[in-house]
Amino acid sequence: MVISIVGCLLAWPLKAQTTISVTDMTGWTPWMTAGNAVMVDPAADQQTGQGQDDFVGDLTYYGFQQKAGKLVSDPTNDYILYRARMAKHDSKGFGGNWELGMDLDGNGSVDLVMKMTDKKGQTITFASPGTGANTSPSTTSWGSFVGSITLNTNTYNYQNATAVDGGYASTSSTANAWVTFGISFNNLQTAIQNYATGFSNYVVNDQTRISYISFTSTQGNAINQDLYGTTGNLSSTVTFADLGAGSGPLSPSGVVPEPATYMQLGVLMLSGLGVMWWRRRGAKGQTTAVDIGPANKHLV
Ligand SMILES: [Ca+2]
Ligand SMILES: [Ca+2]
Repeated sequence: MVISIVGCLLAWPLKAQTTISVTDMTGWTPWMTAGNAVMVDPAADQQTGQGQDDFVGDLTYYGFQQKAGKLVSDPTNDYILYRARMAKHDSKGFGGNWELGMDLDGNGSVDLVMKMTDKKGQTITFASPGTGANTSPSTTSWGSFVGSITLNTNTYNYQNATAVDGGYASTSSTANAWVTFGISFNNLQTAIQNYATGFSNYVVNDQTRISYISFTSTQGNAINQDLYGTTGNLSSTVTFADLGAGSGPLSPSGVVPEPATYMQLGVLMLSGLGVMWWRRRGAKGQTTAVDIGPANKHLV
């Protein structure tokens, strides 16, 4: 009962948010670990030399961000937008393979790989993991990519990040790049139901929680360039979570839920509602209103 009331109160303003775009420079949420630490990645730990494929980010210049909502260009459907900061901005564009491994059930294993490719246009494709544990770089593999989705200027963007925010201190002495792409809730749900084994009834909505790994890959078939959240470690037997490469269970907008905080907020909100009720009741009866000011102060 308490949770449902609080859920309604919290969900209401989210529904009223404005539309979003892949070119937005505000309103992004940085990727966090399950322990609510911002995930970071150093420059020059990319194994094949291209700064364009080298994730970078620290506590000032976030390396990875996410947001969700309806697009300016498509105000009827919800989308997740993913944004990564690369060490080197290339005037020709990103030009690489950026992949997201998704843990859909929170047990630490990758259940589906989503690849964004920028080669003669931008596409998203999907691959099912192999029969290994898929919980660490050394135990993760995947099959052929299927289910191509073509991106366009509304769902893909590449821009000079340093020109916007000054940029992470890269060793390449060139500007950083923001690579951004989006996928609709509907398309992600369809891909998961079709290509992730055991998830044929999976639903993508505002309550969905997915933990990710993110990496770049020369041919798209291996974790062989940069794994976000750890320095090198591309062949490690250590789990993604222990390497710091696994995100927390992120909502579509990139937020790791904090159940304890939600409950505390809910109790305080209900306290506030109780005060309002007592004050109205007191006013009708021409009695003095009860003053519990400190509780109200916690609500702001
Ligand atoms: Ca890096
Ligand atoms: Ca899993």
